[in-house]
Parts: sequence; structure tokens; C-alpha cells
Amino acid sequence: MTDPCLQRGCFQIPSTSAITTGLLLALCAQGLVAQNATEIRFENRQPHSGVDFVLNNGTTSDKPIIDSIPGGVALLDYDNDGYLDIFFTNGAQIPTLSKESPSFYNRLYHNNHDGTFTDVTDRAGLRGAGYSMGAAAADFDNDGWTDLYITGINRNILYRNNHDGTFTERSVAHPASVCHARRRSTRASRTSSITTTAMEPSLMSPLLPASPVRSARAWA
Ligand SMILES: [Ca+2]
Ligand SMILES: [Ca+2]
Repeated sequence: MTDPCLQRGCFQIPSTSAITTGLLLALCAQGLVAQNATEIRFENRQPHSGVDFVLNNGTTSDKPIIDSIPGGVALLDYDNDGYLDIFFTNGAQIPTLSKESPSFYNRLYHNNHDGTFTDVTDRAGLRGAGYSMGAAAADFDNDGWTDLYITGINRNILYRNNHDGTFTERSVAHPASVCHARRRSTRASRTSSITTTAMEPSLMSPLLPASPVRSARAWA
């Protein structure tokens, strides 16, 4: 039998006790969510992970400004096993800006699928060169394998993924060359930008091996 109230199109107003009960349930649900959120915990797994990378910026007693630049990290699945691997950039000796010891090598760690990683830098051919800063991971040639591009004070390097756990250096761009190219392009188009100004050779050249510290002092 149809409710006469519904037939008349009326509405039934909830009682005060029903509203109170609803509010209490909502507060309890909110409390449970907050309680679950506080249960999230982080644990330092580094000691047992095999990731033993230590950044060496090669800083000197006069603290050149370039020592604050390195430390790029890229997470990539370079071997297509479905697990992210880790790549770190590293600094170099100052003022030579060369990786004169293993402590300056860039590092690639392979994900072992069990919470641990293995340093595969040497096998991959990714020790690097120069004073490295940043890293970008992308498949530049669209072959399904992620490649690496490393930027640095005196060396930019593109590494192509060989599909077998190794990389091949495809090109090396000298920042000064990039600066000259940008300056020519800027003059031709009669435009300017902060990026172009910041990369002017007059500013970058002191950072090169001849006198990198002098430039750092000028900028400090
Ligand atoms: Ca992987
Ligand atoms: Ca590729």
C-alpha cells in the first residue's frame, strides 16, 4: 500500500536524534581516516639497500659557487624489467673540472626487485665526464628504451641505451658552443631572454677549466 504522505508529495523531517546519530557516524569515519593517515610510517632502508652513493662536489676552501650545483637524480627503468632504477650525477675536481677519482663518478643502480640495488655504473659505461649537474631520462629515438642526457658545467652528454644494460655516448656539447649558438640566434631574432643572458660566454668562460674559481668569486 502506498504511503499517504508520499501520495501527497510531502517530506518527512528527520528527528533530532537521527541528525545527531548521523553526525556522530560522520565524525567517527573522519576519525578513522585520520587514524589511518597517522599510521603511515617511513623507514630508513638505505643501509641495506646497496645504494651507497655519496655526492662529491669537489669543493675547495674558498667555496666556489659551482659546488652547490651538482646532485641531479633520475629514476628510470633502463632495462625495461618494470622496476625503476636510480641514476645520480656527481661533481668533479676543482678547478680541473674532471672526474679524477671514482668518488666523482656518476652512478647507476639497478633495482633487484627485492628492495636492494646493485651498482652497475661500470658495466653501463656511465661514469661520466666533467662536472655533472643534472640528468634527464627519456626515449629520444623512440626505440622503446630509455636514454639519458646529462648536463654539466663543462660537458653535456647524451647516452643512447643499447638495450643490453650498456649505454653509448652519442654526442658531447660544450656549454660555450651552446652559448655562442644562442647568442647568434638571439641577435638574429632581435629578442632576448634571461636564459640567454645567463649563458653568455663572457659569464660561462671563467667557469671552464682555465679559471673556474675566478668566475665563482665574481658571481658570489
Ligand atoms: Ca629496471
Ligand atoms: Ca631509446
